[in-house]
Amino acid sequence: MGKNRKDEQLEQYRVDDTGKHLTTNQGLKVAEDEFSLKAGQRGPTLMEDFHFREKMTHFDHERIPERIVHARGFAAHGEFEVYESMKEFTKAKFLQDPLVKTPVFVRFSTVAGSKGSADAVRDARGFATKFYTEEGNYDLVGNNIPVFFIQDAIKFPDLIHAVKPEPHNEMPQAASAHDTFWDFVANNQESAHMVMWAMSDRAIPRSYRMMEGFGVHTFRFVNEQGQAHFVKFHWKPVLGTHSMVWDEAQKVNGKDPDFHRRDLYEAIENGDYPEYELGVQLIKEEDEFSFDFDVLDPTKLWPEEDVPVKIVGKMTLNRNVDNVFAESEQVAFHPGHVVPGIDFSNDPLLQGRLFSYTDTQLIRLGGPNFHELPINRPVCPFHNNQRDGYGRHTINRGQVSYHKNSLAQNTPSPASEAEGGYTHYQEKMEGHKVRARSESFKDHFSQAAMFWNSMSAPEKEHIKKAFSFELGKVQSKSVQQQVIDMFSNVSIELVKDVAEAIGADIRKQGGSTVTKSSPALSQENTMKTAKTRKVGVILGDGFNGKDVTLVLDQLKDSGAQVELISDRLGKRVGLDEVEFDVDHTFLTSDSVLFDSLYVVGGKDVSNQFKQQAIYFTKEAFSHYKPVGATHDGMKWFEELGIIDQTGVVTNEDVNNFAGEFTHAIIAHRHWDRQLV
Ligand code: HDE
Repeated sequence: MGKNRKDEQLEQYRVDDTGKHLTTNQGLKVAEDEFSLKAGQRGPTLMEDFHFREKMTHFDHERIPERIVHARGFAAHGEFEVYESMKEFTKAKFLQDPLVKTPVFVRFSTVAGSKGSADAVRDARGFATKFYTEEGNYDLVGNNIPVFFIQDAIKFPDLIHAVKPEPHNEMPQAASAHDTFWDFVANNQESAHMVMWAMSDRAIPRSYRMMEGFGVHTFRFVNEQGQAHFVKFHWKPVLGTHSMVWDEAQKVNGKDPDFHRRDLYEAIENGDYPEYELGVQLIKEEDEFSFDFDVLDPTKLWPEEDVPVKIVGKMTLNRNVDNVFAESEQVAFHPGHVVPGIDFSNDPLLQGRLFSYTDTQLIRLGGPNFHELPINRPVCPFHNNQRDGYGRHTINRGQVSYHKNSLAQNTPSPASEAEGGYTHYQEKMEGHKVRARSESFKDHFSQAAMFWNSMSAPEKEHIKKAFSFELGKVQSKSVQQQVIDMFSNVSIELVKDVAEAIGADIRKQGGSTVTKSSPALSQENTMKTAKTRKVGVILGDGFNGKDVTLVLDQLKDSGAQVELISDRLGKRVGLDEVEFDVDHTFLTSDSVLFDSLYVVGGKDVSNQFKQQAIYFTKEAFSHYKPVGATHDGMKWFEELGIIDQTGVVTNEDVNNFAGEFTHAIIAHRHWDRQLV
């Protein structure tokens, strides 16, 4: 793979210390790095020890403040290409030429948890993309949920105070299942729609590679002629949108708190590059008022069946970072980083974000020169009269640092529009200075009901369970009841079971009158494939090598990833002397770390081995995962009493088995199951 422009730029900052002498930061070679300088072997350390002082001081200052939200994240490099010119709608250069590959850097994150919290929590996920374009950096700072909890940025500190651990005891970590969050919800009912998403499978994605991204706000595309369209941005994962189940997610957080970052990192290392198509929904300026929602309201989505998503390009993530702190931690995103052809709307949430993101970098990255950090530098030149400040790298030459001037021929000089100068879309503005919210923002429940109507039966079941879990953790009876009252406006079918589970009452009848649904919102209708699905193969000594090899080869041909689990590491030997290297033991892995299990067993396995295999199978089965067995595994499935259930594949003919099992893997989960 050739280096793209960003990669080339980063190269000049990379350092490899291997094989080098140890030096101080001043470049002085160090003769000894184990003992501080002392007055006598048993005496006190001397102030004079510059090496000790420098090493310790640097260490003492290693930590920077974590992000107030989205602290837990993981990032990767990649490229974006447009499929066809978007000239008709926008003049943004990186959206014109299909031959141009624009370097990108993407950071995925959870929202509420601290930097060290677990990955598989119930939460929205951040999906922030920095495009290093020829016209400057463009940041699309989105989430995996297309709407937001609040309609006005001034409420963001309140929302985050409510969802973060409670201040008197700093609990719970990375969870919304507590009183203050639900108290906020019940008393700020604009949150209804996003809460429905947050209680749905969307909030526990299977992988960062299998979740959608959304710009959330309405932005503007502006073309060469100055014509504007309202636009909403979408990322559609090529592998489809898939989730875990809640019990599984909670166990994953114990078995592998790094589950999502490991998944992303390993996929890229294996060459299974995550891909996402960029889609846009476009609404003409003159149609601004043609919808039953306000296009400026960030608690509303544009149903894809009404406003189709036009797929315009593809992003491929193909390189892991060299250093997580230097790149993923120091990257500074900002929805206000735009390029000509992309402009804002008056969405009051977006407007407030335009202030917050630079402000937060000042405290987080320690001053106004964070744009000079390697990961944040544009790949095009940048010139202005800004000077000095903490950590300044650039050595600006010359006498002049002001505009206008004559000593430097009035340069750096503003560029005309034709020369690529950014001009703001000239929207006509008029109005009174008021602290208010538009009447058109006041319908909080119609789209929440549409979301509910769009869910498949298992998805509805999961939402009910999620509400029951979260409210079940709430201590205040009053808050529990208020939430039931609130969501009675969405669906009585939903609140009936939840109220029963938490011992609350249904005090309002009626539900919603909205019957509309949007099939695009259900993950049931997503792309399904076996590609990159992890199959755990349970086998011990004495397996049938020929048969197992055939099955594993077919699974690999379908794109699935096969990893071997046994009772100990090392080689397992088949009856026909075929050998396999074991990747994990029952101790070091767990069924929750796999998409499916293929249980083979072996003639020479112990009873304990069998019990472990059954335990793994039972758990995978209870998470609706495809499970398959041949040889000894078939007997164990019989013992478990799961043979006739959906997504349980057994077949003595290994050829048929491989085909059927692959199909079961493609289905992702088998909801139609009686749990044993
Ligand atoms: Fe953010 N948000 N946000 N946000 N946001 C931050 O900026 C903020 C919102 C999003 O991986 C912070 O650099 C306000 C919506 C992502 O580095 C901060 C409001 C969406 C990331 C901030 C919102 C997002 C952030 C914290 C309400 C989806 C992580 C650290 C008006 C469209 C970016 C930082 C990364 C991060 C403020 C709402 C997405 C404090 C005031 C809506 C993906 O500036």
